[in-house]
Amino acid sequence: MLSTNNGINAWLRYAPLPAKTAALFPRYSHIVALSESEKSPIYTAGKELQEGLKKILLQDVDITNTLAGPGQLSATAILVGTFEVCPWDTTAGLQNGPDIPPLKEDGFWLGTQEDNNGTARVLIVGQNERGALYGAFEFLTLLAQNKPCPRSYATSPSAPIRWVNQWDNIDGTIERGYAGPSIFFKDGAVVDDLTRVAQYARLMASVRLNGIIVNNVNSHCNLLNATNLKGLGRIADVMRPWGVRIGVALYFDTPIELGGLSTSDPLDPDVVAFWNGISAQLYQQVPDMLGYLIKANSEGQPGPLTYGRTLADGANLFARALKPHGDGIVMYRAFVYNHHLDESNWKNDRANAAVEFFGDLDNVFEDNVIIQIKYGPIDFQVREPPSPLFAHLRRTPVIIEFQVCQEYLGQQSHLVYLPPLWKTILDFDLRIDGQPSRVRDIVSGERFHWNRSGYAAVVNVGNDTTWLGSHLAMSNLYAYGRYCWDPCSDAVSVVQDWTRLTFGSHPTVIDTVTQLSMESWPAYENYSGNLGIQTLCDIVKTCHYGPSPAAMDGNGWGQWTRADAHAIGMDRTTATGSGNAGQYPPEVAAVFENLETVPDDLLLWFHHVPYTHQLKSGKTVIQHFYDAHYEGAQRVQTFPVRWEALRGLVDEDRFQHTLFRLSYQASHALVWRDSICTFYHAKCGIRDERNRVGNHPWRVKAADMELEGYEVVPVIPFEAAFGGHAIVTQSNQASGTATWVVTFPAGVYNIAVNYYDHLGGQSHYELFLGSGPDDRTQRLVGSWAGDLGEHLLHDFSDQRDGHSATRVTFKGVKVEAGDVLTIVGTPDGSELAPLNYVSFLPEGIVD
Ligand code: GCW
Repeated sequence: MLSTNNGINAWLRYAPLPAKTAALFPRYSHIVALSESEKSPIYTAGKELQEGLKKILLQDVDITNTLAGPGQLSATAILVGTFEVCPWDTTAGLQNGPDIPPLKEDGFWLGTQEDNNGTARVLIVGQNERGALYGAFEFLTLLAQNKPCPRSYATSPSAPIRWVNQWDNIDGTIERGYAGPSIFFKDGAVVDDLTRVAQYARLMASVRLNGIIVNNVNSHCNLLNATNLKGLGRIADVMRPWGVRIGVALYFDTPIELGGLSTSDPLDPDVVAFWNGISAQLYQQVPDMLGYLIKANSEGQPGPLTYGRTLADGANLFARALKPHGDGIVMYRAFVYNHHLDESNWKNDRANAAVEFFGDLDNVFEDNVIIQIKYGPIDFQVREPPSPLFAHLRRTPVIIEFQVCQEYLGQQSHLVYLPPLWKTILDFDLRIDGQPSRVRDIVSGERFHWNRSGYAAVVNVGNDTTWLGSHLAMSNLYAYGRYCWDPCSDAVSVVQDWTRLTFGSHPTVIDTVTQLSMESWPAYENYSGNLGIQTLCDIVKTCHYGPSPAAMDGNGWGQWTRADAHAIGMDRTTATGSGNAGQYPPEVAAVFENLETVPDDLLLWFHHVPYTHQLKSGKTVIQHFYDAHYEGAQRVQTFPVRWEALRGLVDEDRFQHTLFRLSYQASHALVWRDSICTFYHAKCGIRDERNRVGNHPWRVKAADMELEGYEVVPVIPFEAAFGGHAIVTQSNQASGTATWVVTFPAGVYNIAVNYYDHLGGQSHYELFLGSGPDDRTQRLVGSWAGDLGEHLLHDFSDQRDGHSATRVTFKGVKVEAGDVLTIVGTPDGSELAPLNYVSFLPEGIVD
């Protein structure tokens, strides 16, 4: 039996209310869930209500799925169904039908009817079956938070499309997945046991997400082999009772690679027939399929352009194949760009690509094509303006693509609560035709009167019991559902609700989790990439994690910073740059074009300016970089300390799991801070006004210690090491020893050791203090292993670099005069017990 606190139930733990509180609720007589089909979300709602009442109120309540006779509905029943099937007549015991306002698809009404004794019957009425299930979840999640059930509450979604994308490969790996292997696929096929898939559908339904693309946009032709077609049918069957429909991502060259054709040309009759055939077979297995997600002519994927056809020819091929079978749509991704761009040409700009490729295609798509657009013009960066393509499509509806998995945002090893970032996009007013045009109103369909548009987010849950690898990261999945439903949601109250459901109602818990969450994205932006320069991570090694600012430039990927010794930033102005600012409607373009009006946080996105350029804040660009990195890193040092206050208020497993990650984040934020500050300091030579950069009085470099069995090696990139060098053992067969006579005054210190924990082995380390290396009196201060990957569920790199750099800290260590520090490192595999430096930190000093 799984522990209830291992994360598997996430925010649906239904922890029991205190007995005194529970006693204030009625004793519910029975649940009437008005569907007899086990496949129906209404049937599911009945079961869910039963389970919730049992766990939250410790009440055993029976379910009936029909209302046979008059008077069946007692005063304390819970009724769930659609408006059509609810018996709005007094014979069943119901009073007259309540006044339910018009509901949109998937909406619901939740209310109570009181009898003369004040006993309340609960009514949950969905616009459709899915809406009824959502209403049941609303009732239960209010109950679990001890919030009153409303007397009459109606709600409808902002948009019909509220979907999840999984980037699961059929071999069971997940591209950009940070929580273990796929719950859908293994070894080329759909897994046999779909228990986790059903649990995922339950979580999705509870936040009103209604669709999922189950496989990677970098798809594989074997997704569509005969066994997998059946497997997809099984997945759909398991998710359907939760109101979740499935779709698939297609590989464009499947006609050649699976079908044995000589071409995948979208206008070739055999290719057309092939996709028509596949569609028919898919619909046989998945009669309510959502449709197809297409990544084509992007990052090496084949597509219509490969065959001399237009993007619209490609999209329309699939659109027509879907049409005979239902309401299936093609989600055609706008993420098409040339990744071999020449940086020496200042007119080249990847941010222009979406409008260049799709801006003129508005009138040529079939009516079941929807363009799926990443929120920003580049790629899920820590700060981007909205994609300008949102301002160019009027007839063709759009889906906005977010990322719940934190590819460029710390990969769930850093706490980054995303709604404040999403709000910068959703609330942005593009002023199309001089009219209010907030992105959220475009996406909802309101601005251009679309009836199908909305949201997708790359989620990438894995089979770890925490789903995303980190308990705290799950607030982003919860919040994603809440924002799709209501993009005007308040980021604070959303995380407070999530916290109450996930960890309980203790005010200290709620306040702490809320504050850390709300501070997390600004902190991450501060220590990763400021003023719109993007997340300055390593994009060349493709892991997109740790700092490596130089990696942004000098390649064809187009995520350039154009930093040189004097200036930094992309000139995207129309006057002198790539013209990207001019892709926005005139009022917005004018703001971005002009140095006086561009907001500081997008300055370097749109302008190439000297490091000495003065911001609106009065600081120079470079001083802002230094200050922000120190401020951001300092801020997250407080996270593990503040989390400590929850010891005993949160169960031990989740407490420790989170403490470990927040401590890791605090240490990696210092790696970020030092890398970025060192790099730009070296580049421009402008010193930090506050003299912090390059000035680390409490540190001693491993390379400066006395070494035996260890040797000094350069670290690449240089800024990922204090002093540019590390030490590694001379072979992977024997331990090495580094010793140093402590020169700091005697006292109590936190001793921090910075080392590299990378793929290829698990080194072991021991740290001693004493009067000499051979002295038997040497005290073991602590030992540790290079096993971060096991805790964080992923390794970031096989090198000593900004991904693998990390630290371990021993607190409150007594150091005596004349003490000698000794570190013994034992290598393993290709990891040669690498060490960078040791800090002796007096209480209160962070460095
Ligand atoms: O950001 C990039 C990712 C790729 C991803 C691609 C995309 C699935 O690094 O891993 O491929 O975006 O969105 O297609």
